[in-house]
Amino acid sequence: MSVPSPDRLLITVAPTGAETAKSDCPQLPTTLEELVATARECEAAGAGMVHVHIRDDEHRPTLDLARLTDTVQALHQATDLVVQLSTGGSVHDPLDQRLKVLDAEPDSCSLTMGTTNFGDDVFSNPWPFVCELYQLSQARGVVPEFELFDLGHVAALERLLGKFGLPAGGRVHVDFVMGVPGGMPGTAAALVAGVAALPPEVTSWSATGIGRSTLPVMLASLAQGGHLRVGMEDVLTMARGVPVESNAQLVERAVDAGRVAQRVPMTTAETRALLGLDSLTGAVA
Ligand code: KMH
Ligand code: ZN
Repeated sequence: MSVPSPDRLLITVAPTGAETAKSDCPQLPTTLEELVATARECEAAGAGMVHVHIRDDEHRPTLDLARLTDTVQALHQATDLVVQLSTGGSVHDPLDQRLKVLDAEPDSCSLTMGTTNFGDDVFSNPWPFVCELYQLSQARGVVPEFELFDLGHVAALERLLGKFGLPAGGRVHVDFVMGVPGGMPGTAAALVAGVAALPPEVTSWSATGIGRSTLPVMLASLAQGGHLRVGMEDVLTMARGVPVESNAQLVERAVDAGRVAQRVPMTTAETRALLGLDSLTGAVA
């Protein structure tokens, strides 16, 4: 399939994350059954990709490989969504476990381009780890989504591509994660600066704003022809004091905003073409 036209809109849903407690937000999908049901609803609403963090039986974040593998398989069985596993995990996950996420054989993996302060914590992504994870993704045929929390991460991406070449699939998709306390602010001005700094190898980009920066970032992304990530990983309210009821509600809002900007949600087949997944013939090593 050819690369989707610019009027197409990729909506990635990030339904769970690692930061919110189930006890604080019972509607957060934390079990496999809840995650699969959520993914189906979001696909029907217009999502093309799901960014996945999983939980254990106590609803705590985990990188348990058997659970990750079961999750990828269950999502592939129940949906046509591109399945992206988080390699960021939670701020407490060790680097070696984060590398092993690729053993679960997702279509895509997140790959954060540098260490960032993350609220009161530190989200650790030292350069040697970034290089190792990237080379592993190339060897396994897993398409990375480069997560950019700061302008410095854009420069690090240019350095990475210069050193190791293009990702599996040959296309370069990045996601600006904005408004994290410690990262770049979730503003139109910051997004304009980030997009202007992207290296020429980048073929598509999306953006998400955490918390109250969700709407400004969504509108700024659409204004620049970018794609969107939404979901309860990033925001838990629709408006001040109005809780999100479901991830599908956030996808529906993104579809509505896209419609105003004369953008049509991408199908899952178009999403695969955008990311170069349709050109992958299998793992190299
Ligand atoms: N949970 C954050 C510490 C990713 O998924 O790759 C990291 C994160 C990024 O969510
Ligand atoms: Zn994540």
